Formats: sequence, C-alpha cells, structure tokens
Amino acid sequence: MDSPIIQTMQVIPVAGYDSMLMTLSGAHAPCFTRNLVILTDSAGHTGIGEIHGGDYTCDCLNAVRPLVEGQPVACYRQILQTIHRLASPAAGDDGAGIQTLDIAKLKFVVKSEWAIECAMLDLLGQHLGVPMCQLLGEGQQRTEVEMLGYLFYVSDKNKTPASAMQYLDESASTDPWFRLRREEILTPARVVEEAQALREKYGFANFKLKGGVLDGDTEMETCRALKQAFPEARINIDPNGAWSLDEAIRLCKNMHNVLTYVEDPCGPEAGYSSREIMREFKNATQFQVATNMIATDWRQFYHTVSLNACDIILADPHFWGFDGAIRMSQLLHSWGLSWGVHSNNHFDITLAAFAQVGAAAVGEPAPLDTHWIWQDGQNLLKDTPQIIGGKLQVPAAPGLGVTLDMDKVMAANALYNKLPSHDRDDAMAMQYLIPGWKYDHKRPCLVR
Ligand code: GKR
Ligand code: MG
Repeated sequence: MDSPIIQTMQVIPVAGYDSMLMTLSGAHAPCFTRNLVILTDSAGHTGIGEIHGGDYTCDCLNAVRPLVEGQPVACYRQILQTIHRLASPAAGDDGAGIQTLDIAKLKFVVKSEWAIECAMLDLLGQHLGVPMCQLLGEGQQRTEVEMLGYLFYVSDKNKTPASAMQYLDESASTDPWFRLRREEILTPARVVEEAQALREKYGFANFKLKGGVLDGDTEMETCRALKQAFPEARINIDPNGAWSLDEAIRLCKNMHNVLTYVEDPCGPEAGYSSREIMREFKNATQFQVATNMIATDWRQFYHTVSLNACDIILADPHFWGFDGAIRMSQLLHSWGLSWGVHSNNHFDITLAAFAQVGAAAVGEPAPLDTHWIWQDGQNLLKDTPQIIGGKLQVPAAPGLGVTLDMDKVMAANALYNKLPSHDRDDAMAMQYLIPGWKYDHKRPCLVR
C-alpha cells in the first residue's frame, strides 16, 4: 500500500483568553479551553485538528490513540468506524443534547473523534497534494467563505475580583477592535459600535447578535439599531431558546424589516418539545429559523425535518464530523433548506477547518459563525487564514493548508496547566454580577 502510516498521535490541551461574553448560560470565564490533535506520518507530514476543551474530551482522545497509531492514513474512514464501534455510552449522558443550552451537556454533543478526522484528512490531503475541501462531498465549491460578525453583549470585567478572574486587558492595544472587545458593551449603541469596529477590521456584511442576556425588548431595540446602522446587512438574533413561544411571537412578529431569520428563539415548554414549539413559532411569524440546539445528531435532525421546524441547520463539524457536515449540506441543498456552521470559542485551527468545510458545502451556505474574532491575536498557526471583506480565505496548500506554531501551542498548554478547572463554567463570573445567580434556561442571564 502506498499510503503513509500514522506514526504518532499527540493530544495537547490548550487555553486562551476570552472576554466576559454574556449568553443565556451566564458569563464567559477569563479563559477557554480546547484540545489539539497532532498526527505525524511516515511521509514526514503533520496533520492537525482542534476540538472543544475539558478533561472528558481530552481523555476520550487519549483512549483511542492505540486505534490510530500504526494505521494507514488512507484507511481514515475505517479508523473512525473502529472508534465508533468500540465506543460505549458516556456516564452522565442522558441523550438530551443541548435543547436547553445546558453547558454541562455540550461535551456529549461534541465528538472528540472529529478532531482526529480533521487531522487525518489533513494528512491525506498532503499525501495527495490537494486541499482538504477536495476530499469532502462534491469537492471544492468556492475559494472564500462568507462569515458573519458574531456580536455579544459584554459585561464589565472590573466587576469581578482580579485575584479570581484574570480577564485580559487590551486597553493599550493600537487595534480599535482589540481594545473595544475587552470593554463593557451592554447597550444598543455600544453593540452598534462593536459591529462598526468589526466591519472595519474584517469587513463583515452580516451580523448575529447573541441574545438571552437582557430582556427581549431591549435585545430587539439592539437589532433595530443595528439594522439602522447597517441597512444592507442580514441581522439575526440567537437567544438560545430563552423566550417562551408567546414572547418569541410577540417580540418577532413585527421585525420582518429588521431580522432575516431567527436562531433558536424558543425551547421546550408545556410538555412540547423544542422542535414542536419552533414549528409553532414558524407558523405564527413566517420567519425562517436556524438551529444549533435541536438538531445536533441525525436522529434529532429526522424529527426536526419531519416537523419542518427549522430552515437552517448549523452543522458544526465538531458535532457532526467533517464528512457528516458536508453530507448535511448536500441533503439540505437538495431539499431547498440552508446549511451553516455553529461555533464556540476556538483557535485558528478550527478557523482553518471552517474554511475547508465552508469551501466544500454545496448550495449557498448561510454566513458561517465564528468566535475567533474574540481570540484573534492568540493564534496557534504561523499562517492563520484571513477574513477579508467578511470572507474567510480558503488556504490553497494541501490538506488543512496551515502550519502549527509549536512555541505558541506550548505557551497555550502552559496556560491550560495553570487553570484550576478545565471545564466551561459560565456561572462562576455571574456570581460577581448577581450574587447567588443560578442558570435558568427560560430567563435571560441578566434578568433576575
Ligand atoms: O459560546 O457562549 C457561547 C455561545 O453562546 C454558545 O454557547 C452557543 O452554543 O454560539 C452558540 C450558539 O450559536 O448557540
Ligand atoms: Mg445558536
């Protein structure tokens, strides 16, 4: 066989800095974590993948190393199949997924092996001399991928004690976006400033506002202010299911001139599943609906489609795999539905992966999510793909098309090793804003 053999698989957990971003689940902590997979093969190539952080995902990756090392790169599908066949149900996973944005369950929706898939496709692409997107679905569809400007409300980090919560201070940066992203942004006018800074730096034409933070009327006022400032932009709001059906209908029904679509407006209620409730929202408002919460695997997707509950499926490759995300784009395209990508905080390896799936997705993808703009400057690659004019440039080099900067990886690993906990906990910083704060999937985080 001509295929190179995978010689080593390294799993390196890493951490980076974040802003005090607000969502339904609370406030982002000063640091986020990720896991990197680094494969080397007998041809002298290095393949890389990035996935969500935390000990659970790290342990899952380390457990399958013997199934990966020593195998031919060309048999990557067989390697993944073996991993799936030998997997046993995770303790604590009740299968509920993230319908109520319970952050503790995100680790079960994310599948660690997709970081291995990414690294193996990187190696295979290098062996064959083609970019990864040529190996996916129907091959490369585009050379740049439309991204959206992912807007968040941000709380004042100075309301947390520096001894416990060391958020990054970028007040001395010469970059206006880098300065602004670490400041408090809690009003419609400040969110418009945020969008302006992002438009200037990355050229985004479209924006998504993370809702589920303030009361729904203020969040709608923010959307109206954004539309006024950017009349051509597609504006979308994502409260992660925080609103009741009645409230979602009341808030959205007169917003057709402002919002292009709504992402996960409501969740389960009164004995009805979120898929049933979202269908009723669509009936009542005629809005297109996107989701990364109610269709996170093929079984959930079946019920979502059967009910015609959503129009845009955000097929995060960390949930669905690379092959799976592209299979999803093919299905959606043939049914007249739309494909997009969801994100959590990530480094630029995931950004490069988004470039490859975005390049291979068929049809006209919805602009892709990325949190990377909140991390830009802490890159782990020597050649981070750029977002220019709102479009992520797809690397032309073989495989993932990028090169790791090992010094930066090891510095990010050192930061990880200093953290008291490796799991995401959005309640911790909230306690300083609202003493005794507890997560409630039906109440925006600052409404208590
Ligand atoms: O990372 O805080 C966050 C996001 O709010 C994330 O938890 C969501 O899953 O971005 C995501 C979304 O679109 O729902
Ligand atoms: Mg979402």
